[in-house]
Amino acid sequence: MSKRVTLLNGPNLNLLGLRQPEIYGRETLADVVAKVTALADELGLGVQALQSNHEGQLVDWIQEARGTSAGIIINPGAYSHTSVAILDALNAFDGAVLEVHISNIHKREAFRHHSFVSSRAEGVIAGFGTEGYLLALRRMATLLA
Ligand code: CA2
Repeated sequence: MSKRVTLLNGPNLNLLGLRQPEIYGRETLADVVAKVTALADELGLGVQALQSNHEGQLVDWIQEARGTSAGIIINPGAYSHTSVAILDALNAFDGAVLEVHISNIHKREAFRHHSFVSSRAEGVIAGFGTEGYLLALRRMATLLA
């Protein structure tokens, strides 16, 4: 049976491709999920893709991934910079965690420079556009091999 990876996207990422293309690009979240799912097939992985604007929902999904997913790829959106609850949930997850940011958070406002999630993540990708999700999936395949 293929190993499952949970792909989590946080608040406002449902607007991907619809607003602010100069920062986040022109691909929609559905485009990204389709590409990640196709690559996962090639890599012999299964993907469960979820997006929520609500912190508690993201915490619930991270808890549910315990025992069902081998890894989590997460773009926590703005919760990266505020959420100890998401960090705590990830700390209770036994598998691999990779953090993705579409934009280079270090080139933006100072309040985006720190992510609570980064202290738990095996790796962080920022500023590679939506391609970052595919790079993270390739790295996840290596980590889970
Ligand atoms: O660069 C990233 O991926 C971020 O996680 C995106 C978050 C931002 O708060 C983080 O600092 C960096 C914002 C996601 C908003 O996504 C939108 C997409 C299209 C249009 C409007 C918002």
